[in-house]
Amino acid sequence: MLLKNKKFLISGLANKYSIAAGIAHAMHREGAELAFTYQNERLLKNLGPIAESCGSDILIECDVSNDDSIQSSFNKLSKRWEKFDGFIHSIGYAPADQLEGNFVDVTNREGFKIAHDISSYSFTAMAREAKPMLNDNSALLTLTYLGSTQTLPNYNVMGLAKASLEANTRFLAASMGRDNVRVNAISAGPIKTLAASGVKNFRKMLSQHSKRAPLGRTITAEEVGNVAAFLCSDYASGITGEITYVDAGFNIAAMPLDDIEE
Ligand code: NAD
Ligand code: 0WE
Repeated sequence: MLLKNKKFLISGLANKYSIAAGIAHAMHREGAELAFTYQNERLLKNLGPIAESCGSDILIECDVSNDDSIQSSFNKLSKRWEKFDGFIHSIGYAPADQLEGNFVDVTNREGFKIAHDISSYSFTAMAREAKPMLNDNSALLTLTYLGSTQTLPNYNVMGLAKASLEANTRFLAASMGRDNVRVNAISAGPIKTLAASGVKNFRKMLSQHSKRAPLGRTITAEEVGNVAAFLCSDYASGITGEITYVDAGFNIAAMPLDDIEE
């Protein structure tokens, strides 16, 4: 039981396919008490049963595009938990028109602003609101993607936003380290979630991933959840500001082995 006697807030659980759902199940299994935030009422019907299966009845609305919403959500949390041990930031968004087509042609100021606001700034904003309520040895965790450091078709301005999110992880780690708060990110391989479902040729991306990755397959939200549980546990007490890849090794392989073997 990695997380016994610890309390974590989980954001970004939209449905059972969400990476946040894999994280919630793993953290619950490891003994953590959980609370959840959701973007809007529409998502509550999906979240309700999953939260219940994780033994949680703390469900709080939080739209990270709105400062008042972030503030009031942590205020509501404080009525249930005086102190807690960290949160999972599993939120990313860019307008759909930014994620299809040639980067230089489709990227506009509004799309850039929204992508960075929702996908990166929100991590800083949540950390600031959480700070007065965090126990010693707390851990914050966010979800990033390889598009932060390498290009691929269509990921476009989200790649820039993830680069910002990773720098954010390092600056938060430096900023909160003396308060004994660790801040890390998991860079996950592609998973077919709601956020991926609208993406053109996503199935092709999954098969490309399996071809190139050393493990010869894609990864699951449960595998991300297991690493999340570790990074939030005291076993990871020496790790902060780090990007941990959970991608079946894809990022270390420049070419698939099979292509040159025969
Ligand atoms: P998902 O659609 O299940 O989760 C995305 C979440 O972001 C949703 O719960 C949505 O409600 C939330 N969100 C968006 N705008 C918000 C706002 N204004 N306020 C509050 N919440 C908001 O998809 P997912 O794939 O589980 O994504 C979770 C995280 O994982 C994202 O940061 C994503 O970039 C990252 N990620 C995903 C993959 C993948 O292939 N699916 C790979 C690497 C990283
Ligand atoms: O970070 C992500 C998802 C990002 C995302 C997806 C959407 C689709 C629906 C952000 N905003 C939106 N906005 C929408 O309107 N991933 C890592 C998954 C993902 O998304 C891609 C990918 C991969 C991988 C988009 C294009 C190319 C590859």
